[in-house]
Amino acid sequence: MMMVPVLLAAFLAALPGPASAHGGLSNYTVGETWYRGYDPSTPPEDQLNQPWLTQRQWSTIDPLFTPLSPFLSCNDPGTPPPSYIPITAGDVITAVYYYWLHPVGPMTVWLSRCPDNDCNNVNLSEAKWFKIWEAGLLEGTLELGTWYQKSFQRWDGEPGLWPVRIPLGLGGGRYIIRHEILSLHVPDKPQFYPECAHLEVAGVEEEEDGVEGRVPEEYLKVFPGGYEGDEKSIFIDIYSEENVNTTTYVIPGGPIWEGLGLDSTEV
Ligand SMILES: [Cu+2]
Repeated sequence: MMMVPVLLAAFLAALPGPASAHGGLSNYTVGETWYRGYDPSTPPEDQLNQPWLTQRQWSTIDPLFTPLSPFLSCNDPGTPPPSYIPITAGDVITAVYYYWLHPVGPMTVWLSRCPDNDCNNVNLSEAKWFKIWEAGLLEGTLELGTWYQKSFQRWDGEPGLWPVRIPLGLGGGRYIIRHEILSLHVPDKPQFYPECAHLEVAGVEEEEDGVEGRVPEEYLKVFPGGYEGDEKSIFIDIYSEENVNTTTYVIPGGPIWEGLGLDSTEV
């Protein structure tokens, strides 16, 4: 048992440079346009007020270890950026990771509409998030099967690319987009890696009654709180006897809001 993490640790110890197993979301692309993300290894004063910055500040590549972390929405400290990524509902945004070395656990993408169309003054602990994309265990068993996260791993130095479609039918306005990788390779010790960016979405016009383009209440979650904190799909030992033949995994956080039904997983 535990062969995978032991081998991984040995391999990483032999790597030159930053020999850490952790990481985060480095850049975004929309079409041919790149949006540089925040870099935790560069001084914050060189980044936070730069007009090119569209991502919220994350101070370390280390994970959050509890679903009850006050930083679960947009990492620590989550300071807002000056600018927004323009995108049209129905278009694809790709998150770029320079390396990702963990293989197990779900990946999800969330949006939160900013009150008064201003994402800089959002209280992140009250922000209402809805899930637009998810991927978990694609085939096989929890320990040995193929997770999306495993197929996202890169060992060759190429960036990992995570394309997601903004739901067609979303109401126009400003949103925070939240990418979360949950890594489950350590028994009963989840690792959360959330990063956020600001979006200016060209979407459908709002009707007088405000219904069109709006996401129903039952999809909305707050973080922390959206995960209960003791879920079996978060606190799990994938190497245990009871899980040796398990081939199903329920991604936490409830259902996806699909907008007008164009499948956001097909990009
Ligand atoms: Cu790590």
